[in-house]
Amino acid sequence: MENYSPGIRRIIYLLSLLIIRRVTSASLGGDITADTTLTLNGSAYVVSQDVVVAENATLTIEPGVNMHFKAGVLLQVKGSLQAKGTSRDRIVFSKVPTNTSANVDDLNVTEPYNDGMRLSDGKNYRVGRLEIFLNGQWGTVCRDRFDIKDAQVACRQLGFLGAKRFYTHGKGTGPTWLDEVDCKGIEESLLNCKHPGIGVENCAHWGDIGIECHTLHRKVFWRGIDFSSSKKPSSLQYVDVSQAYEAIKGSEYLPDLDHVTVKSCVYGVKSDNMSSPLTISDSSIRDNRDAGIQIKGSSKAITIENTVVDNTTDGDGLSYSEIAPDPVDFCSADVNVITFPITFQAFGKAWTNVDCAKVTE
Ligand SMILES: [Ca+2]
Ligand SMILES: [Ca+2]
Repeated sequence: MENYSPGIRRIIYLLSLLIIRRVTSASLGGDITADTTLTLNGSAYVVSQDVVVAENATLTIEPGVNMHFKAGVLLQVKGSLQAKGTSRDRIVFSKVPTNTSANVDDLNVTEPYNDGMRLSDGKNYRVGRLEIFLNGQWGTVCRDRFDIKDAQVACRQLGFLGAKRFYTHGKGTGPTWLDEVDCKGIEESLLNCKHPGIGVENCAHWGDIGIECHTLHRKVFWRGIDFSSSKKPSSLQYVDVSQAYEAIKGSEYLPDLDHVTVKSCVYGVKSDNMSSPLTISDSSIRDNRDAGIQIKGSSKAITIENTVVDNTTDGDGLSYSEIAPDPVDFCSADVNVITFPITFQAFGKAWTNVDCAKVTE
């Protein structure tokens, strides 16, 4: 906007207010189909439903703007997101502040997360007999060979971040749908785990399994910024992202991250099958849970420079997998401040020190 005269700038500003005001007075959400600017005047914006930037639209965010997302809400970028803060006026994407610290405050426990699975007869919403809905009927899962890895898969399927324990709950009714479940722990669904077949069992209902899941549910986070179906270049500079489920996520395309912090999220930066180069520079990826930076299946150059990945509590700080034909340059990563473990799996090498070696084919 710097290139326009003050008069034009004022008009653009007023137009932008009109566009913003069209949604509701204090909150933002819905499809953005025309180029829109979020001005500092309107900040902080409360985003109460998913914002989708349409394919041919650009959402520009002025320096210093704060966007506060309600739990479960997504910023999906199909067009372009121009978020360029400055070192003094960073742009902030975070969860709407709550005055209580309980994890479950935003959780609507009456609304099932997964229509095909539930926990029954527990003393709260995250513990109980594991039941699955198949062939029009609710049924149970046998405790035979059921272990914590199976519980992890079930809890994640229910939207929780993980499992705490499993136990014999019993007293179910209907079919025993699964017996001898054998998960690796990374499956998306119990049905994808090894088992002898649906309804193949030699169990009685006294052996129905129960599970207790982690207190954190993905519904308490806002969902993050998703570039997976992005069609236009975007910019993220001097931006802070926190308390998102998947903070910055892309498939094929992710914008370069410059002076970006990603903090207290479940997944920090997640890229899958990149078809354009990616540079992450002068950034800080800290205190995230299941992944700091996770790069899968890139065929283009990835550069991570002067970037700290620190204190990823339950997963890998930097994980890079799949073979890349182009150079992968982690040279300027400051290895003195990166917290290991780093999974570095290009070319079959794991646990390689990122020691300023340029990895090429
Ligand atoms: Ca098992
Ligand atoms: Ca059995």
